[in-house]
Amino acid sequence: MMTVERVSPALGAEVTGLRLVDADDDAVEALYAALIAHQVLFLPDQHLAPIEHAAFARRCGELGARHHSYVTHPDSDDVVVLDWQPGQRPDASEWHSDMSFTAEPPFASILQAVQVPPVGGDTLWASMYAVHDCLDPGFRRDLEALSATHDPGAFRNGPYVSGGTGAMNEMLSTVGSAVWPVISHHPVSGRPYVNVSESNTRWIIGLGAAESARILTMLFDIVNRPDHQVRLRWRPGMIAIWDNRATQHYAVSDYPNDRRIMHRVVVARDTRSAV
Ligand SMILES: O=C(O)CCC(=O)C(=O)O
Repeated sequence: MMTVERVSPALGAEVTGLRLVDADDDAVEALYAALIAHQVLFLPDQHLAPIEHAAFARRCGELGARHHSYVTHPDSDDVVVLDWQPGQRPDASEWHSDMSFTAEPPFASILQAVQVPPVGGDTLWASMYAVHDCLDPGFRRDLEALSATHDPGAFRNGPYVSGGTGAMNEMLSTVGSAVWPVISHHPVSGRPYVNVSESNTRWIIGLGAAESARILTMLFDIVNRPDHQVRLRWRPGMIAIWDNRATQHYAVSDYPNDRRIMHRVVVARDTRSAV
């Protein structure tokens, strides 16, 4: 029988007693409800083949365009392979929500550990509801009037190093940027959350550089508080599913001598939600 157990007060639950390959429709609906309630779910011992991984993701919603800068698995074009060799620094070692610089950021991601370091390589998630709820009510009201720009952030480094300013500008103009309210609302729960990230939020529209930077830095510091976070120690075959809309995540880069391989499928659209 499927059980869902919270693992931190802010967000996160472990789901046991369910093999995703065998999940019936009721189990998928129950998982969706748990995801909306807990924001990120951890499912040990799944060991999904790439085809099974993509098939399960399709039951969660609509898959969409792949990320502009990752390779996919030979068995399934929907499965991105994140393969960090010893000595490489993963690009996800910054707080971010996936692709917030696009017009339609994805609903969810389903990440499976394939090879992990003996120790290290954990991932943290932060609840952006919790970040919102801890703000002073007056400050919160001020933020409600503001919007901010999101762009690809450090993804510009790769094209710049390989092709200079021209390649960087081409990537930036192809991928684009987006503007979101600093306080956004989750389309299913309706709850307000803080929608700025250290990786991708560049500017609060209408403010000068100093004021924008001060406000953003203050919010980034709050995301950094452990009170708003949950941390996962991976095992091979473990899956994490997160709701990308009111969470951020951070892949810890503390395994310089080890290789870490993850498979990820992104669910672009939440077909159960009206929005
Ligand atoms: O490798 C991880 O733990 C997280 C990767 C990540 O940030 C992502 O899939 O967006």
